[in-house]
Amino acid sequence: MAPQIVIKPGDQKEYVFEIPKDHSPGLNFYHPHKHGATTVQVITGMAGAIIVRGAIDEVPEIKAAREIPLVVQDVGLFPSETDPNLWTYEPVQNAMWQTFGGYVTIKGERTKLRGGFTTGDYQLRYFLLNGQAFYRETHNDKPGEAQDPVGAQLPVQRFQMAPGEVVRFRMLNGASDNMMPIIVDGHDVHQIAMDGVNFPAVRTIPARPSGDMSAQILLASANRSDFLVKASSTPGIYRIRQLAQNQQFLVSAEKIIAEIEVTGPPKDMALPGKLPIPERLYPLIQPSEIRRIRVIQFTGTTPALINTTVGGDYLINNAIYAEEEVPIVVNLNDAEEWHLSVGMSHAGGIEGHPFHIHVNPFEVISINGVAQPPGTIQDTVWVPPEGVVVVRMRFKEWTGKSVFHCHILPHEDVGMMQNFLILGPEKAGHAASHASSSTAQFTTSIHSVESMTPNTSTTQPPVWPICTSR
Ligand SMILES: [Cu+2]
Repeated sequence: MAPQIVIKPGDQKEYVFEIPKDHSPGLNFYHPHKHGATTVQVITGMAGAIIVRGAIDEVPEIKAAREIPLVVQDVGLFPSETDPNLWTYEPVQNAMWQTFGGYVTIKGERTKLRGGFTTGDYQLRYFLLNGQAFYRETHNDKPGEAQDPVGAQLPVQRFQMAPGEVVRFRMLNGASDNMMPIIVDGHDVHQIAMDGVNFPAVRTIPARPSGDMSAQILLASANRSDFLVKASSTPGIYRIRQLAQNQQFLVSAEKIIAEIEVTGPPKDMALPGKLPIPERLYPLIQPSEIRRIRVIQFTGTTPALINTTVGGDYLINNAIYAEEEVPIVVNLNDAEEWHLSVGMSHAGGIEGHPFHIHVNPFEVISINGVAQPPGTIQDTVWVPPEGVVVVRMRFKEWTGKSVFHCHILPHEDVGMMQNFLILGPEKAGHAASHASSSTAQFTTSIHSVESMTPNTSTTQPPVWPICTSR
């Protein structure tokens, strides 16, 4: 199997994306995907949001609402190795930076290296909303003391709304590893979309009474959500907050992301009910259409057995990412059900991971046995430390090699990713009979599939149809 496309420093490459006519209109996320360097590129700013327009934007109540993007990103920094006054993030090695002590271990040895790749924690980190910092994190550098980051709330942006006004917030969790349970103080949240695909009808999530710490919306890294807020008739300041969560290795403290100031003369605006059906994903997959059930488990172990340079193994189904291997082969147009969970092999403690797949999104069927509303279509879903997330997807239109991975970028970079191959109709039977055989046995099919992928040339390895979170 061919390697992935790499654009070397100083090189140029032009990508042309043809948006299919039935592409769901919504909020999307783009960033580079160079294996091993995704984190350093995203955490230093090479990422952003894309809005695709369509039917949802023409719903009268939505069209009338102001649109406010809430793009959350993070910037991770380490002290420079050469300049004591400089904070930087240099891709100089691929190893685990200790969350306490502020040093790097390579193959178990403490080194003098200070910057470089990490498995998710930075000596200094800023969380940004639309490019402006709202929260700062540092790490305690005393070995043996608390590992959790030391947080500081910074001043936040304030959005004004008239009493009764409806605003459409479009939120992207573009942070490299932070799962965010979101609430809007004192307000119902009228959610209309996840991951760029709108629901068939508005879902109203009631305001939380004070002391109720349950999220109105859960956004793992790479998740997007559109939601409407109808401002209270009571003027005042209301906060959009990320609640504290402890589903990851380190506790993520509560953060105020922004404020809504309800002020001025009232404006009684209406909320929509039914929404246009995003036709590409409908009709929804019926259980009778499922051709295969697969079990996908995020696994790993600390200290590492496989990736001793990093110091911890971050795996899927007990395998580290191998660029030229294809552990999963699926057939074009088949519907499959995948059962996602977290394995129990972390010596360092179990944590949740966001599952993300390229090319086609999936419908979230259930989370820990709790059925999700029909039409919950996402391309990223938080897989909690315990339990199972069931998703269903159909491999539509495009063939070729692609990937699924944990969207905690430092986990993905050190191996928590796998290739999968979508085979066209002429090879489909082949895939069914060889799906569990060795790589060598389906080499022939893979070569012919490469010639079917778009943008293949003699000088470049093949380009996969889509390489963004979509
Ligand atoms: Cu992960």
